Amino acid sequence: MYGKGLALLALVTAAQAHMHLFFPPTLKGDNNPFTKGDADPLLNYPYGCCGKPSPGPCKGHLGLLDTDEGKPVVTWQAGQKANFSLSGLQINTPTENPYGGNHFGGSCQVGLSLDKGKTFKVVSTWQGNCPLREGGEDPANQVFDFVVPADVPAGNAVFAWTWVNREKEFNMNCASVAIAGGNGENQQQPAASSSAPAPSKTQSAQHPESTGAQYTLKSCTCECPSQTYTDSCQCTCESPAVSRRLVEREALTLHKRRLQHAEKMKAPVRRTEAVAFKSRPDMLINIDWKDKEDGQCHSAGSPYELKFPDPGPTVVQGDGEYQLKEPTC
Ligand SMILES: *[C@@H]1O[C@H](CO)[C@@H](O)[C@H](O)[C@H]1NC(C)=O
Ligand SMILES: [Cu+2]
Repeated sequence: MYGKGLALLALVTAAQAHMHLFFPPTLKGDNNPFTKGDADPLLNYPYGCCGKPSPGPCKGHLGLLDTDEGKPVVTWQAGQKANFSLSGLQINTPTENPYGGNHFGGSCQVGLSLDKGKTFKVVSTWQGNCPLREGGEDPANQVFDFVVPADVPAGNAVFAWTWVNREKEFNMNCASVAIAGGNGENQQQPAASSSAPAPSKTQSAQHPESTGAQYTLKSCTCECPSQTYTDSCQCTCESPAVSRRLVEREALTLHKRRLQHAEKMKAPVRRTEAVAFKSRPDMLINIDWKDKEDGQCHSAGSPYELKFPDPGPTVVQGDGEYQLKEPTC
């Protein structure tokens, strides 16, 4: 659409310009343990930038889903608190992915596809300040929390992250994930007597490990109580030289740490979601693909940050640094 000189200029500006999904590791990402051969050198480029044709959703890597390269990189429990992170750091492999930049924000969405990328339902929307303006390019400082909807059925899914910045650049990266537990597909929840979330009760009822946890420590086998660390652990030791009492205390410390970590990672499992997963809006994907017109929305761009017209039930409001504006579609 633009001349050679301008395209070259775009390439030069792009060379310090973008962010990509770092965790969970993307399909064909350099930090994905299942990537074979070279990583995709264009993961942190916006769609249609730099004279490169837009590859379709998920940077064109949905075909990897049923291959070894598309194995799930993380397992999330339905209803758990989870996170994703963004990086502008150089991707190791080829030379094309330069050091990125966070563009001082933008708007993001994350969502899940249960049909291998045909449709994506919104999980959370950030209206502005995504990536975090002051978060730099290091993924350690670009971590975003969200809650996996409690009613996502168990199974494999595609996690997607999208970004539209004030330069009207769109990027989308995807990761193969596994969803465990959850309320199951379309399961009718019994009408709750109160609308308050029912936290740990539901949780423990759903978990099979309610018989307690086992640890092997200093050749002792220890049994610790389930879901609590207020009772002691009981160990049987092979060697009479080991102090059983000491090992039992050690096991309890270990157990306590494990339970506290598990607690931290899990938001209360909600009995019902305000909006059923299937009724959530689709992610806004056809927007600002520089090289495509068909069916494309266009963001307003600077000085506005994108306001997603249909953000779904979980919205994180930005910091108000820029006004939000809906795209024209
Ligand atoms: C993000 O989630 C992963 C597991 O999914 C966890 O290992 C990591 O500690 C979490 N990071 C933060 C900053 O909470
Ligand atoms: Cu850019």
